[in-house]
Amino acid sequence: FLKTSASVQILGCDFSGGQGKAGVDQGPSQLIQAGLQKQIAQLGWNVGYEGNERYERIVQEFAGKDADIGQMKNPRTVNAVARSVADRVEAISKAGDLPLTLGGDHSLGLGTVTGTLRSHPSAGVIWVDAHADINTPLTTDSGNLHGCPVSFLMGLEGCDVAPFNEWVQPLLKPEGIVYIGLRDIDVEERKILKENNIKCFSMHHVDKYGIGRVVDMALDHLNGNSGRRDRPIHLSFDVDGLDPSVAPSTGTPVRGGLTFREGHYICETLHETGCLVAVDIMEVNPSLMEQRDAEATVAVGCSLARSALGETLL
Ligand code: Z70
Ligand code: MN
Ligand code: MN
Ligand code: MN
Repeated sequence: FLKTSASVQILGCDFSGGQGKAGVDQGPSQLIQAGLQKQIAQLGWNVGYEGNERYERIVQEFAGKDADIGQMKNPRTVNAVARSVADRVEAISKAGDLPLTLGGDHSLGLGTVTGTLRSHPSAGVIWVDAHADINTPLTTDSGNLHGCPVSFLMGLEGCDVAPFNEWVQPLLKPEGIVYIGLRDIDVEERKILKENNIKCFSMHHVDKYGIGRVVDMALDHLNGNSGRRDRPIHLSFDVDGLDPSVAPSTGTPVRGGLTFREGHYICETLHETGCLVAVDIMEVNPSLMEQRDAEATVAVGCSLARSALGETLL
C-alpha cells in the first residue's frame, strides 16, 4: 500500500489512438516539463520516470495497418499499448512501488486497472470522469476505445473479441468500481450501468450531498459498508471530470463539472485512506484551446497528482 511504498514510478503514456484528436499524446511530456517529477520528489518520495519511447514504438509498429474491427478504431494499437501498460503497472505494483500513469487517452485505463488487479486482486476502482467509458464494441457509436475500457475490464457482452481476448481477463466486478462526476452518458451505457447495478455519483449527487459525503459513500461502497476502510484503491482520474473552466484542454469538455477543490478533495481523501495503490491522470491535451488554457490544464493535472500523493495534508 501507499503507506509502506516509498517510491512512485511515473509511466508516461504518449498515446492518442483511443480517440480522434491529436495532441493528447503530448500530455505526459508537458506534465513532466511542468516539473511533476521534482514536485513529487519534494513531497518526500523517490520518483522514477519511464515510458514514452516504449509506446511510440508500438504506435509506429501498427501505423498504416490498423483497419477498424467492427466499430472499433485503431484496435490493434490500443490493444498492444494497453497490454504493455498492464505489464508495466503490474511489475511496478508488485515491486511495492506506486504506479502513476500519465495519459494519453483513457483507453489506457484498460492497461492500468488490469495491472493493478493482477497485483492487488481485491482492489477497488474510483473512476472520476464526465463519461462512464463503459461502451462495448457492440454499443459504441463513435468507435473510440477510450469510451470502452471499463466494459473490457468487466468482460461485458461483446468484449470477447480479437485482439483483446488474447490477454484481457474480466478482473473487475461491477461492485468493484465507483464513478464520480458523471454527466455525459450514452443511452446504452445507461442501460449497462443500471443492469449491472454499478455505483455512480453523477454531478447531481455531488450537488445534492456535497463532495465530502460522496467520497465517503464511495469508500463505504467499495469497502462493503464493513466499517473498515482497508480495500486497496486505484484512482483513475480523467481531467474532463473537472469543469472545463478548470481543465479546458481536454478532448471532450462537458460543462457542469467538478470544481478545482472538489477534484482535489477526492485526491486528498483517497491519499488519507492510506490505501491508494495506483493513480492515473488522463486526457490532458495541451494542443487544445489557447496556450494559457493548456498551461492551466497541465498545472491542474500536476496538482491533482500531488494531492493524491499527500501534498495538501498537514
Ligand atoms: C462517448 C463515446 C469519452 C472521454 C469521451 C464519449 C466517451 N461515450 N470519454 N471523452 N474521455 O464515444 O463512447
Ligand atoms: Mn474517461
Ligand atoms: Mn471523460
Ligand atoms: Mn449505440
